[in-house]
Amino acid sequence: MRYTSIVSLALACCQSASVLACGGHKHGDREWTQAELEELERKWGTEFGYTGIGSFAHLKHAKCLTTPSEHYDIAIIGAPFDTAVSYRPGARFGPRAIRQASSRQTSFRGYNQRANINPYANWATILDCGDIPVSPFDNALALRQMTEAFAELGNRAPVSAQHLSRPKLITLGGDHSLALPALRALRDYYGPSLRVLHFDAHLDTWHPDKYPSAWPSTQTHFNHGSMFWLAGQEGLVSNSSAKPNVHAGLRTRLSGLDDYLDDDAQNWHRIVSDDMDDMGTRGVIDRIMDTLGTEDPVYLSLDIDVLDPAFAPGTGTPEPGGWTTRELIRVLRGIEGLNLVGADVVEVSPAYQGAGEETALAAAQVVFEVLSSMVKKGASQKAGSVGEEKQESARDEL
Ligand SMILES: [Mn+2]
Repeated sequence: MRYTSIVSLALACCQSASVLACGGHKHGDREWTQAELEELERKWGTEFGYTGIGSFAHLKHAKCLTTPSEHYDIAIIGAPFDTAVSYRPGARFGPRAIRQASSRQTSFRGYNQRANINPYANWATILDCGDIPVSPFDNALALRQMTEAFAELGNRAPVSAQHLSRPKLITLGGDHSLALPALRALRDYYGPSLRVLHFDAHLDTWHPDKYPSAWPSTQTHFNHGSMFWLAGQEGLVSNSSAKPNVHAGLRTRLSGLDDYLDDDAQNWHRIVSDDMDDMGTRGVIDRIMDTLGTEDPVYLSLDIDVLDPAFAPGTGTPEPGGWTTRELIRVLRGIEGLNLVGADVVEVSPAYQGAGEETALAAAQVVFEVLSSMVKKGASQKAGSVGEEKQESARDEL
């Protein structure tokens, strides 16, 4: 990329200035040797935390949706969509804020000492694929756009076929409704064997009618508190009581206790925020791992409001009494054995965060921990292993 820019700059010079002014320097009209290119890289290839155009963690950036030739093992993709929220809007600015807050993540100092791995300098090709240009005017269209984008990006051949059979996506949100198109895009591949690990203050399995609904409208069903209800209705997630999905960090007010009965009926296991006091991080980790195991494909959906507003005020529906950032990171490290096939970090709404950008920093750290887990798991996983066989059988059923 860098060399291309230099060459095109030189070409632009020759086009705009006189031939004489440009001639003689021979910057743009000769072949560069590999050694010369390496020397340029050595001299100018460095990026400090505060330099560069702002891709996630200074990763190579490509508009993957318009460049089918781009391949990757893990893609960071922004979904700047926030018109399905019930309270504060603003999460459309989340992807940019998370990228900005990831500035101090670099490949040269990316070693995650908790995970004992540098996800940016390992087997995986990780790309920042930019944003999906989601309509802010038409939610039905937005849902279609996100579904098609996730399907397109997820079905591309990976770079490291020896480690995975399809690439993994980590979505920067955006409001939480984007989990529905993300799960729809995984349906053909995993079918109902897919399980969800959901970090959130809120259930998000609410029947759409639990919102004020005197004016019936199917369109209102697509909102950031009902997407897991819709996913259940559409058979996108596990509905076997032997293989429940998991909520972690719950603490919101309810319509009534029947919200929990509805949640039970949708095959969810609940870990509430207060469980952290009673069980500690170790207990929470054990409960998640005992429930989800290390083989079933798991989609991780993390609403940043799982954190207490003291740590993450920049979010759409803050709820006091949440976990600390340190506790969340500890839990994320403890569950690295999960077979994560995709993830999102959502509801980052920078207009409500402090000048220290603590909310977006926490979200960027979550992405780092998820990347570390995916790369670490993939290092020991071969395509065609147990988790992959499950994918084959899910495909056969369809
Ligand atoms: Mn929430």
